[in-house]
Amino acid sequence: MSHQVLIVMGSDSDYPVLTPCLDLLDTFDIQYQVRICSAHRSPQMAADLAVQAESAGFSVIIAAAGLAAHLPGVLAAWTTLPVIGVPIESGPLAGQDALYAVVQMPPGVPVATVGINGSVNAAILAAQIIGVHHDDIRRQLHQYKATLRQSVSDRQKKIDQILNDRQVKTKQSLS
Ligand code: RP5
Repeated sequence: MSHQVLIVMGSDSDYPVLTPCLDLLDTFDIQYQVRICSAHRSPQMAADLAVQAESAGFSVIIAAAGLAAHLPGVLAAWTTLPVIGVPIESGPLAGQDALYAVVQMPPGVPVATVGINGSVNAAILAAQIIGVHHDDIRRQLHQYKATLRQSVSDRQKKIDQILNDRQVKTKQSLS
């Protein structure tokens, strides 16, 4: 299989939000293919992409869209693959419109929704889904969790230092 994750974005204007997702998939050595497709501007292509995704060898679909973001839901309607929806911040409602459109799917057609512009979480969730059947990906996810733990302990050291400096300054000003 040459590609495992199908990434669909409603417009090329969504691309900057998706780059951290691509970076993370690269880090996890997960293959992906990126397609621009709109539920409203190219509805037939959206249906075709979703219908063919499984036989094309994809395990997960990540779909990102802004405004009236029907793309993830439309793809989910046409496939049994898990679809992760990324609401994109765009337009006067700043992504809240997209969030509601993506998350409020009717019973029977779920879309796993991440936060507005949450493309990093979309990549991690995709890796977790693929990792169920791939030990190497699961190992990388364990490593990723270890980096998260390390970053918390680094932040604790930083704040300890700031608090210590503050105490010293307060004592000096009182003496
Ligand atoms: C949505 O409309 C796209 O996903 C994008 O977030 C938004 C604006 O699209 P463009 O007008 O920039 O192509 O369909």
